[in-house]
Amino acid sequence: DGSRLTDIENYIQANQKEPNQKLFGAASDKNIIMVSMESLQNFVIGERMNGEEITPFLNAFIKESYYFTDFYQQTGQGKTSDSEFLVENSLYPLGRGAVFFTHAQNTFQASPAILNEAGYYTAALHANNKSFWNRDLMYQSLGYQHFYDNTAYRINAANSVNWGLKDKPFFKQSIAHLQAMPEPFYAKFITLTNHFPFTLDREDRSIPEYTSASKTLNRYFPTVRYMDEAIEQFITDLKETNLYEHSVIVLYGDHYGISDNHNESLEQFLQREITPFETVQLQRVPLIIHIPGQTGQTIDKVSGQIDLEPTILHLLGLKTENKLQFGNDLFAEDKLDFAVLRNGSFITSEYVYTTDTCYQKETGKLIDISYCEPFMDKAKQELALSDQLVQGDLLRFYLERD
Ligand code: GP9
Ligand code: MN
Repeated sequence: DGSRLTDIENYIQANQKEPNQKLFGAASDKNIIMVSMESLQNFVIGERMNGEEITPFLNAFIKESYYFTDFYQQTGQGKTSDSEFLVENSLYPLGRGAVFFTHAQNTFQASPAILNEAGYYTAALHANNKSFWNRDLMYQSLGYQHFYDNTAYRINAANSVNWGLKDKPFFKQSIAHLQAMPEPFYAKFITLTNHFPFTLDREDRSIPEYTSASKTLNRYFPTVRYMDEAIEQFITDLKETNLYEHSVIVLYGDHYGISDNHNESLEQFLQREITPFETVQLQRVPLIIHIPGQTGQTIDKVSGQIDLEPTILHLLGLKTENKLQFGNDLFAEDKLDFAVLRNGSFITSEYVYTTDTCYQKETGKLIDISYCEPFMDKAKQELALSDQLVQGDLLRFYLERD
């Protein structure tokens, strides 16, 4: 295990970039409010469906935030739980199964534990059964102090749809939980309404369904809009409680919502062919970071969910050099344009590699494989080293030393 750990440490040391000096510690006295946006893909942002703006609130919020346009979801079969794993450990989820189930007893260096150590109160809020995705056990390993699960909410037939409590009452009822938390806190909210099969009560539909052969895609737009409105209401309530000025707000999409089974209808909406190149581009999810007192910026650096944790820790002024992490600070001056998807596809500033084929990123044109070759080993190595770390529970040994 010693030598495997050395390989991992060497790789990480060679690939970590210096945090951005201007932003390091820029939010050091603030709370962190994370919002996992269920099944939200980036292709709806700034777009219209039959003339209707799909996400009017997020489109406006982006203008006063840092918004990452080339941010990829890197989840596998563990879906939401994999995204949680990525954004709180800066490690890759596994190629098969859900790490939340298979490795919940591992030792981790997760952000809730790190923040807890740094004086933060840490809580996860999600109105579902606590054992779903094995969260009750995994959250302990990640260092959460409290999990506000479905028992912390008033849930009835009238305020539920699809998988459970609707996002609007979820956020409404969560305000009291937030107000009860000692500050500074790290609070992660997991939304639920915009989940397959995207069912929504008529009274909650502010925009009509789309018209295509895919009922799933048709329903997606009104549920996305519902989530957009739920987040708007949440931000308004945060402003009223004065938590807004004291909190960094991080909104991110957890994974895709529209699978390739709906490609034909999605092609109709996008008005372009969904090639393997497009399939990779469709793995972009929104990442929006609002820092009080800052205007923000739209950033097109290629990045992924794995980069979020170091970014947040650095904003809070916490160093990560003693942490085994594969992501990099999104604001680092020399952050590499690079994201590896869990299936081995990868994206650089110029190229997209998928299904053994190399594409030019700007045009989507197929190009000679030799263009992608320089990055192929790096992509394989990252996934392999991260898998070794998780499968061998190597952080147990790493943290025991010195
Ligand atoms: C369940 C919710 C959805 O609690 O997080 O999980 P998903 O099916 O998207 O992984
Ligand atoms: Mn999900």
